[in-house]
Amino acid sequence: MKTVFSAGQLAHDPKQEISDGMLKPAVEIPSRAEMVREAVLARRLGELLEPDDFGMEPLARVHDADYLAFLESFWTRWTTAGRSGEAFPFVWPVRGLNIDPVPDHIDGLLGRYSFDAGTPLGEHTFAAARASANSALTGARLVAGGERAAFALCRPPGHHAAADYYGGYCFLNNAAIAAQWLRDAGAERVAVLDVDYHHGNGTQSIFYERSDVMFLSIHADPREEYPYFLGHAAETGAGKGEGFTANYPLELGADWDVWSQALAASLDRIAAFRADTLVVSLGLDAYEKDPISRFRLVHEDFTRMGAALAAAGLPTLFVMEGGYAVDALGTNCVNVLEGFEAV
Ligand code: OKP
Ligand code: ZN
Repeated sequence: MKTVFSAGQLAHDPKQEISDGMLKPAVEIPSRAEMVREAVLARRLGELLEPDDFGMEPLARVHDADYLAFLESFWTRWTTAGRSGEAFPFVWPVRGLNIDPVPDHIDGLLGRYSFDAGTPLGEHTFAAARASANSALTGARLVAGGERAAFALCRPPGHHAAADYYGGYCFLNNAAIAAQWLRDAGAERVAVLDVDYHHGNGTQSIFYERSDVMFLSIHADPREEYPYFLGHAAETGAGKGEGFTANYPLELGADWDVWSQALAASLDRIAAFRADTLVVSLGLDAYEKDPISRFRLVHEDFTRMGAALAAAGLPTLFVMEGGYAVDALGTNCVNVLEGFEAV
């Protein structure tokens, strides 16, 4: 299987984040991607390709124009305001507050276009996020062109980013951008299966009212885990999208026994949907030793996961999401991809 990755994705290099209400060392760091890249090469998964630049248009199919303009202009506005280093939002337009008119001040804009304070935004963030989205798009093009599968080594990740806000270390929703591109390239029904430990709230909200892209997610119960405000089993889609979202929230501590049942249920739903293309939001943070997560998958479970995904028999694009046990990330990620290829 081919892997798509650009060194440009490393330019987003945050030093600190706000986590659990405290300032801590950032965990979504460039070495994550470098470790996976090394494992892909060491285990000879396949060719490593640079992404092509798809420009702004495929991003604008998923994200609002004013949100993209905000990301583009952020650094100029931030430095013009006399600020430096990494930016964090601290005020949001929640219940009863107005999102219109959009504020002029950078602190208002940061709150308008984000949903958490845990996601550092810096000088090179947008460039790196664009490179990451281009890796997803290049992978999508490989799959549309007839490859059985492709691996987009995306980082920064994407699944928490919605049409008009960032958060959860995510700025551009790589999986959603790829899924939309696949639709535009002729796929009729795309399933996005999110196996990251955290619910993919951004992807869900982007496709919530659509019946052409099904979103399914296996994740820690939002009653107990980030992102807290989306990802319950009762969320099944709305309007034309009713029945085209499926959530499998699991208790903290879930192991392969529990996790694999949700996977089997998801794959049944994907088969009933008669998806013609599968996009996997491939988080590796369900791993037992992930420093910020509390599931209990072991190395071999990731191989099993890949094999189960292959059994769906669909052209498959893997888009990397989270996973913070940096030393184990390459092993777990390539285990999924090799497990897939072995079937
Ligand atoms: C991004 B991805 C909870 C801290 C939560 C944000 C987590 C973002 C995860 N103790 N911090 O889905 O891996
Ligand atoms: Zn995650």
